[in-house]
Amino acid sequence: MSRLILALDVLDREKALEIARKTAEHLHAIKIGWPLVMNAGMGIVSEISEHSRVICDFKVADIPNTTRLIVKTAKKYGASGIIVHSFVGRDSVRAAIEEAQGMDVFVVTEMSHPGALDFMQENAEKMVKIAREEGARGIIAPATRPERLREIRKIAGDMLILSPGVGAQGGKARTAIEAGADYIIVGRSIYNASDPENAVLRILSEIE
Ligand code: OMP
Repeated sequence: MSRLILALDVLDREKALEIARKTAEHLHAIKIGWPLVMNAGMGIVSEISEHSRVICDFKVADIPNTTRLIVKTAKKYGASGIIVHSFVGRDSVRAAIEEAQGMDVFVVTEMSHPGALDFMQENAEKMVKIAREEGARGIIAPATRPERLREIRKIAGDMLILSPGVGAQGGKARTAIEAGADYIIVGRSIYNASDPENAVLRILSEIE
């Protein structure tokens, strides 16, 4: 079982498909967000779903009704999971989970970048609690702050923790797993490598 999720934040459809084809067998999932969808269209979600589970990273932050419409559309294109924000409140998280029905919902808590200290960190525990109480499949928590990851793990119950920030943002794969992440999310260190498949194998050997 792979514990690695590739953040496929490339802008070119062909490049995205090529990297997906070469790496999918070693991955748990491929995460696709705005950079790729805005350039390649939503069809890319269906195309990459043929090679891998696809998590749509749309960081949905809206009222419940709009949230439902976005979740429903991601599902229509074959996504296996979707990422939503929780700072907008419990009702929006609940709407995402109700609409997802069979698709996994992952809730953002404290983000991995320095700006997360401005607002998110002080509310992270509350966000984890909302995600758990509403029945989210998992949460997103920072590999850049293993000590925070450890705290979040303690209150996450049986939710999965997906942890970005490994590589380009300075976090370490092994440290994140040891701090309680179930999966690590890696983008640039893989898709910018001259040999992305080799980069994937290197990261996997670090965490096995
Ligand atoms: P790299 O920094 O290139 O490895 O990419 C990290 C990926 O994880 C990007 O797609 C980010 O948008 C995403 N991400 C974070 O970096 N930090 C977070 O706190 C949350 C996410 C996310 O939700 O995936």
